[in-house]
Amino acid sequence: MSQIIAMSDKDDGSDDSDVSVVLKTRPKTKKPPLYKVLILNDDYTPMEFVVHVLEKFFGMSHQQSFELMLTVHKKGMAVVGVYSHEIAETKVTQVMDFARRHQHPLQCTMEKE
Ligand code: TYC
Repeated sequence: MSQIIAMSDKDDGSDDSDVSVVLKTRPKTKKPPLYKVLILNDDYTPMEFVVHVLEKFFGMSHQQSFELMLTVHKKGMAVVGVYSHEIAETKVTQVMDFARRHQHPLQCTMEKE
């Protein structure tokens, strides 16, 4: 798809009220889609482990991590960040691998924003 852009035909800063306007087309650049990374609640993963995961992989402070962990614990899930597809996928893989290595059932998924 192309976009029509109205452009003034002069660049002297004066207004366009009395002059012609040229129309130009340019290819519409598509922004890459963003993905939400979600953490899900479960009954077994220790709270401290989730706090550690949020600090380690999402660069949150201890307080931020603790608050978000509690939100997930109470509401069932929360968005922990929004990233490009590749970064979101990496985060999900890192969290899932780390949780499995520690034998916790913690779930982390991504969805298109
Ligand atoms: N519900 C867990 C517990 O009571 C804690 C928990 C919080 C687990 C957040 C997962 O994403 C989670 N130990």
